Amino acid sequence: MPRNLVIAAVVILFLIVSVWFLTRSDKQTSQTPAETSTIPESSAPSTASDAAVPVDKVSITAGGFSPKAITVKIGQSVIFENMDSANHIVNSDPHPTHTMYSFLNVGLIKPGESKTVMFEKTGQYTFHDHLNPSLTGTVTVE
Ligand SMILES: [Cu+2]
Repeated sequence: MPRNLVIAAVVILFLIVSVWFLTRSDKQTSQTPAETSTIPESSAPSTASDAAVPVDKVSITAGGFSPKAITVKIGQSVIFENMDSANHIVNSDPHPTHTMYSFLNVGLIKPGESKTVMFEKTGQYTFHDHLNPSLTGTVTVE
């Protein structure tokens, strides 16, 4: 019998303490957001500006692709823009069959024009200018 009383007393005490603790922590959490919210706001703009400039454009000139290698996130699109005064044909490796990544067979891009390719799977995608096969580039998708 005394054992049961001790257990009951411990349980009741535990309940009282936990209720007191919960109501106490509720008051604390309702006070802290006002203090902590000022800290994330000051650090947020720096991370936002880093992510705001993704390199998702590949320029094509007589000298080749620029940048030659870029890394993008899954689902991101890459714009291939012809900045040259001559035609360029962007195709998947290997030259001349272009069978590795059919979605990357962009084809003819006239001077001043651009074409967009969306990358939906992770991997390394190599391509070249079909008119100048020595001009190559790589898109890495993470
Ligand atoms: Cu080719």
